[in-house]
Amino acid sequence: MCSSTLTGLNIRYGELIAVVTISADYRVIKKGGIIELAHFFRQFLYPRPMSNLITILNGPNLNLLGIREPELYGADTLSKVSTRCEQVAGELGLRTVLKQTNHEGEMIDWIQAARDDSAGVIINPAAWSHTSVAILDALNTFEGPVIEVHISNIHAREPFRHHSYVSNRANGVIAGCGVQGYAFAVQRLATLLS
Ligand code: CA2
Repeated sequence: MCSSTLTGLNIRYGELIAVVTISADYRVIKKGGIIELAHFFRQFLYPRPMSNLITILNGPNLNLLGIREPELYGADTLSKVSTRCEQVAGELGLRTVLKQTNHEGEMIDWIQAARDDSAGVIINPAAWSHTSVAILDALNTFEGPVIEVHISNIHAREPFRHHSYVSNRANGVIAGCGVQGYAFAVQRLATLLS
């Protein structure tokens, strides 16, 4: 590898180490190399404190929870679910933030944001469970545990609800336990994070 070709590029850590080892142009490498290596080793010297935040994400139409179709999804609102999760999490030394969106891109942005501030993710992707490779791809970039929640038992419903793309990534799946499934998911994350 020629160092002059690499000068000015955004060199990633792995590439930089390879360049330092094999390059002949010592001056150029040293300039960029020391800065990048210091940045690389800083994560070991000053590791970021482990977050105790759990992000709870909800997909399309779940804003209607407790307002429409109570026979299928129960009478509790998302606000009530949020309060219950905060309570359960607090007893386990964790914090929660609950969000809902009807927009797939916004959901993907929130999953990506969770990479920076959350130890774990709980997600009810709603209808996107059965359709969205994009949400699966986003979840695959999140390093912590992920629990998928469905209020209803998707396996006892129409065949198109039996498959979930998100389950391919989830560390656990809870379905058919009503909104209590969210509290179960918080408890499971506490176990996985301990
Ligand atoms: O059982 C679940 O939690 C679901 O994720 C709910 C989704 C459905 O598409 C999934 O197959 C299973 C539907 C969410 C719609 O939420 C509503 C809530 C109240 C009233 C109307 C819709």
